[in-house]
Amino acid sequence: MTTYPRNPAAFGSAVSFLARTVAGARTSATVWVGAVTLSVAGAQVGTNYCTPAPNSTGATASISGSGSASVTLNNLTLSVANLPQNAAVFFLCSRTQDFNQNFGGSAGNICLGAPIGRGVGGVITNSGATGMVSVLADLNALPQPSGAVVVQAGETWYFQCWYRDAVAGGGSTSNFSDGLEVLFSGGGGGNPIPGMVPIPAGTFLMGSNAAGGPPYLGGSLEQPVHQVTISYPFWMGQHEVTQAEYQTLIGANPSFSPGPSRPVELVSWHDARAYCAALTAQQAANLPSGYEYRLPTEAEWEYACRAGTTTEFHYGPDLLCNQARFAFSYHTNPPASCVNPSGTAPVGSYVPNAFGLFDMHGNVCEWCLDSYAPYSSAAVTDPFVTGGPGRVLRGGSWSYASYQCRSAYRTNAGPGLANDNIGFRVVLAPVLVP
Ligand SMILES: [Ca+2]
Repeated sequence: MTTYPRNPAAFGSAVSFLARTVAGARTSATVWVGAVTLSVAGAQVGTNYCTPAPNSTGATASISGSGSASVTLNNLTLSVANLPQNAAVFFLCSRTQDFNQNFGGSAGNICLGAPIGRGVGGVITNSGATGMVSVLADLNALPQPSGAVVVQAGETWYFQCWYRDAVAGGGSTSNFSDGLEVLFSGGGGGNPIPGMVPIPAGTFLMGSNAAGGPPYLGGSLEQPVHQVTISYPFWMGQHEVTQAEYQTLIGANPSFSPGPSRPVELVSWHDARAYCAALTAQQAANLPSGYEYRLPTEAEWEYACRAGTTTEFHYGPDLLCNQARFAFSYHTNPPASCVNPSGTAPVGSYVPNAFGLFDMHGNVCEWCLDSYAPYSSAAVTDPFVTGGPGRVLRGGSWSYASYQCRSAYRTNAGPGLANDNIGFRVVLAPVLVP
């Protein structure tokens, strides 16, 4: 982590994340942004936050920031200097500033404007010596759909530190740092096309130990369960690729179940890869460095499907007929066919998972980039299998039973197969060559 010298001027911290500052009276910090999520606590704390004043150290607390322009380290570290010991600290943020707010009787100071978010990085305490405390606000590592705010490229945000000076006056004496202006820029980083959901890096248990009998009909293909780390953030299409999208980019629609908002099917693995290549070419000027549009790896797919869950479905232990487009549920009593029109449903017809991904269970099976291979027990990072004859298919389809739609269920087919229950979705992720 790089920290920068404090700057005594409010909103004047001389920080540049891309060796770039914004012209004007105040310099600013610039952070690369693709589609980051800034975690903001639900409660707003009011508008009267301004007027940094000297605290018991004799100095004014000063906020600064550092960050990275890399897509794999898309973060913002906020630091504040000159804090008294034992100060409890909140970092506040806002899209606006208000020069006219009053606090403590002083007018004309730079403040955060409403609404103000509280809790970037959570509350931390300067339990050490008087001086610097900092918090890493990894904007990509905090996918909290409830209360989260998506930062858009080109937006300017303002950050300020609020703290209590226990030395000076006990817990009720509050004070503020100066402010930091941060421009979240798309410069050099690129941005995903609409409909791509940010997926943070992380570790999960891949596979399933579900027993062989109903309702799960688990099997050895899903075992052994093993630890997998995805070391980079990426984006995944919230929907399976639709027929409208395929028609627009490729100029054809091979689907058996016609409808512009239904997923494209009757596409081979080769067709799916050609779509991804065309999308990458179309978006060439807008790609994060080292990233491309491609099919997900099998590990990326299961990690994204689970979205932190460990149950057989991202919904929980059961899959009911009103939760996905599939054909037969083992989770009704007695097990029964689902009453659906033939074929696929329009994408997004059912509840998404915690990442905001729709139809990870059912609708169309989804091609993955990997060749199929048995699992091993070793923990692995960024697994990607090449060379085998079959390509992995995940998620089950409109014609499958519930057990075949489980998060860990695997099947595969030759890359030339086109079938009316097979489609795909894309990821924007590091380049891989199958
Ligand atoms: Ca699906």
